[in-house]
Amino acid sequence: MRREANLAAVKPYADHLDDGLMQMSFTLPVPYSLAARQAALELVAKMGVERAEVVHSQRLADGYTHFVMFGSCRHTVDFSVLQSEGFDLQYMSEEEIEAYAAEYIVRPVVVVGASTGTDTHSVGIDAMLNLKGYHGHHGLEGYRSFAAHNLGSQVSNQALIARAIELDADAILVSQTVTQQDLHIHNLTELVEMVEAEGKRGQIILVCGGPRVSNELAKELGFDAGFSKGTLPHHLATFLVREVVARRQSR
Ligand code: B12
Repeated sequence: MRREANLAAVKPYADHLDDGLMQMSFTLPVPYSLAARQAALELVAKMGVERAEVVHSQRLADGYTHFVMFGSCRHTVDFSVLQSEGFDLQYMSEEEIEAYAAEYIVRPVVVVGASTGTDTHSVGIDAMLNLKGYHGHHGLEGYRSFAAHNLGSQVSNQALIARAIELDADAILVSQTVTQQDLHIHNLTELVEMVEAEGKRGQIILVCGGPRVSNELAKELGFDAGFSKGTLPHHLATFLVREVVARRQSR
């Protein structure tokens, strides 16, 4: 008979429930050696991994060793609490979004998006906005309820904001992929400051996304929401139509 997981004390699963088995990889800034291997084992033991093994280790460059580790995690998390803390947001489907927008918004929601600063990665913002979309889901260009403007990549915050003001946009969408030297933090912070300086922060919904962006980080930087890996266009669209309606109701 299938055992039910204890949602108050969840840990990784591989062979059987609660075995805690997991795999992880990282690089240590030490030369490829037996000492490096021991350092990796001691490090994962400190993380609470029991019966750890080095599955793979490899010299990356002078003074750097990459590891793949395997072992059993001793820690658990209480998933039952998380379910009751607002993490159970249900995304609407494309059809539901169209119907919701037709009933409560009526006019198209205007969005302007770009990958900003020196960041040349455009795949993320294209996935959200272009008709072709992502993983079989239309981007916002394919929705009747949105008027989507994709400015592409390497767009300055100034140009993005100017276009949003010109179009009287409901939302500015920013994609950031390069995070070296916290470049994304700098770009995102600057955008918020510039929108505030234009006196438009109350009117324009600010959304950012990227592989190392989280909703928490986005909010910390002054955005209304942040989306990370695995986002589908209808996740973003659900947030936007609900936010437009919520703002209208609170006016
Ligand atoms: C393709 C690619 C490129 C292409 C980009 C082509 C293009 N037109 O975009 C090219 C070859 C040009 C390129 C260049 C560079 N790249 Co590159 N690139 C990649 C690669 C292989 C894939 C990125 C990608 O397309 N992912 C697929 C998309 C769909 O995923 P995503 O961006 O995460 O988007 C999803 C979510 O994050 C979210 N999302 C993203 N944006 C937004 C926005 C909003 C509003 C919302 C709601 C959601 C959202 O939704 C999307 C769908 O789910 C990654 C490595 C990898 N495997 O991830 C490296 C990677 C991103 N590149 C990297 C680097 C370093 C560079 C260069 C700096 C390299 C160099 N030294 O020249 C240059 C960039 C120069 C510059 N000025 O920016 C690093 C970034 C490291 C870091 N964290 O800073 C990576 C991680 C590679 C690595 N491991 O080192 N790259």
